[in-house]
Amino acid sequence: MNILKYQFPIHGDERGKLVAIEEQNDIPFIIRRVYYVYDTVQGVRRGYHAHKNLQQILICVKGSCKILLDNGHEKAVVLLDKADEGLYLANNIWREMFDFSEDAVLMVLASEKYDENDYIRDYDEFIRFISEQQ
Ligand code: T46
Repeated sequence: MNILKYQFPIHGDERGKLVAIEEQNDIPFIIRRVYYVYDTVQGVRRGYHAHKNLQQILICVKGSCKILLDNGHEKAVVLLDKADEGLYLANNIWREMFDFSEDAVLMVLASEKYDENDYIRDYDEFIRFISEQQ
């Protein structure tokens, strides 16, 4: 599976580090929403859905976690553990997030506002949806 990661420039000096992300410059879409997942209960697995339209960039700004991506044909697991690295999550990808470290903060930049109708939360429905698209 094609995994697209963005490496963001770090503006570091003797005071510490700073990462800036500009929509349509550093990432390919307009940012309409930002959310973050933190204080995750150990051992928990989140996600279990795909999106019909939404594009997202996932950045583990603190700690680490793993992301399972599944396009219906292939699966891949990506470790996120760098505050300057973003994982691009296109639409029509089933995702699960797991192995969160205790201190993990997973920040997500999203191309659209929250819309429950954009979610496919049933795996068989996801497979049907992507085969209809082909
Ligand atoms: C995704 C993965 C990576 C809102 O009210 N607004 C929001 O913008 C979001 C993202 C969620 N919510 C509500 C909906 C649920 O009642 O927050 C609750 C938890 O959401 P959910 O169970 O969908 O969270 P995750 O961690 O399973 O999935 C989230 C995103 O929802 C999803 O788009 O791709 O992170």
